[in-house]
Amino acid sequence: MHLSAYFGLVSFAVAAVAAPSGHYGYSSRAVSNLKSHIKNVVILVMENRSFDNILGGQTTPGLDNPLHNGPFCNPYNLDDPSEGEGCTAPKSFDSVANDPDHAIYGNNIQFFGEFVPDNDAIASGELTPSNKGFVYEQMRKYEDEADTDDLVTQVMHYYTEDQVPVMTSLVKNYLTFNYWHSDIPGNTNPNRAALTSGTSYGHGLNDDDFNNHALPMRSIFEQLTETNHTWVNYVDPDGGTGPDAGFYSWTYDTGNDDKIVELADFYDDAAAGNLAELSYINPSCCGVGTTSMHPSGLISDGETLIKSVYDALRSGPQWNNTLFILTFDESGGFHDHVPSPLAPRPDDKTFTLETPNGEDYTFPFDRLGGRIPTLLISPWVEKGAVEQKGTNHDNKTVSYQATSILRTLGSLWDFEPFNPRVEYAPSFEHLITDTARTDTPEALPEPDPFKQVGVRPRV
Ligand SMILES: *[C@@H]1O[C@H](CO)[C@@H](O)[C@H](O)[C@@H]1NC(C)=O
Ligand SMILES: *[C@@H]1O[C@H](CO)[C@@H](O)[C@H](O)[C@H]1NC(C)=O
Ligand SMILES: *[C@@H]1O[C@H](CO)[C@@H](O)[C@H](O)[C@H]1NC(C)=O
Ligand SMILES: *[C@@H]1O[C@H](CO)[C@@H](O)[C@H](O)[C@H]1NC(C)=O
Repeated sequence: MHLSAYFGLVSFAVAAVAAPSGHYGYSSRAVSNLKSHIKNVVILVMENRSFDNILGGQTTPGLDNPLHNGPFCNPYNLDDPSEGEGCTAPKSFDSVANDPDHAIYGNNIQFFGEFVPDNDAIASGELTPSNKGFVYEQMRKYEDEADTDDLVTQVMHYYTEDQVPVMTSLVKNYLTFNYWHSDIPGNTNPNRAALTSGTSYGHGLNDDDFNNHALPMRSIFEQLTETNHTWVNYVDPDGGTGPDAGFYSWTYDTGNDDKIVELADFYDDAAAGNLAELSYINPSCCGVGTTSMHPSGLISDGETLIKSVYDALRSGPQWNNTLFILTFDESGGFHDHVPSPLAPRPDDKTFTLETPNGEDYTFPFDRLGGRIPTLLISPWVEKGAVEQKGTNHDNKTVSYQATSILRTLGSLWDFEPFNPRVEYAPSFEHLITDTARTDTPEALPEPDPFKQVGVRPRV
């Protein structure tokens, strides 16, 4: 039996508060509403930015960001706060020249103030993240390469509405999740695997297994093919991320790698009404000239990609049944003031790596990564909505997370959660409204290339 039938009536009172449509997660009404209106899902996963970094300057009421609730400050030196501090403030660089640390140990020091925090104390709730180590870690890594003000700006400052007009228009016109976390406090490919399969299968770094199609677990791509649903993984040929469908041995062993195609095809397919049920887009990464927003790639070049994808969907014949999910892989070492919650382990795997102080750290995959921007873009979501936390199958109020996508796609395309992490995630089918909007913008504004700010040279 599908979970929706089981939890239908009982969760109404709990979730109705958060749900603008009056629907609620897992209810049969919300699921059938989702199924009747959404035929095409488009997922674009950008790179390495936190919620506070990208959406910190958005004025839409209700967003939990530095503009509304800050400033938030981090000491230069975790051991001696008297040395000074750097705080959240408006305006960051178009190109962030010094890529912040976001290895698992980098996240450890940013969140917990130490490279090797006590896992048992974290699991028991005794040790909670303070999110005070972002400036310290940026200075530790780059103090010889840039001055302190620039390093603080890089990790603590946020983009103003004017700097990111594309994101601003999306926030004002569609739905933004206030509390959405990446699955793993670590690098890209583990997070991209978790987004598409619910686990990184013990991988904590971008190791060769991803490029060698060596991941053995079930992915959304395998799931859809086996149940006669269609998908295509579009890839920017400039490379640098994914293709995420290519991580899995199943994709190549079964000859489904022909569904990995160049991004240019997306625009043709969108115009012709030929988009598959799931379109999954990999942007290019990571330097100047790439489109994922990964440092030192320009924010404005990332906005150009987002606008191109949106404009193609909006003007295409499938728009009326499309749900475009815009999200990020991870928070990339950029400051965010919201601590990352605990979450169930997806499997029994652990990952061990050596930290900069010489000690090993073993990560049990029992907590989420940093808070990241995620938006639902569709004629079937409320204008300018801000979604708070979700209600999961266990009636718990929890933050949304990367695996909330798999949880919701399970409602749409009838599959059970792949593992306990996916099962735990709150789904969001209740955010799909009953009636389609007719006031959605036909095109997004032109991005603002403020490149001269980004390349401020080292003096
Ligand atoms: C974010 O940034 C670094 C590269 O600077 C990676 O190690 C992370 O995994 C992630 N992105 C990519 C593309 O790997
Ligand atoms: C998928 O399609 C094939 C061929 O038409 C059919 O045999 C199979 O039962 C279908 N599977 C599902 C899960 O619908
Ligand atoms: C989409 O819906 C709008 C509003 O109902 C309608 O005007 C438009 O013709 C529809 N577009 C397509 C391609 O069906
Ligand atoms: C969810 O909450 C309702 C009442 O609020 C309860 O009847 C139901 O058993 C709960 N479900 C779970 C899985 O705890």
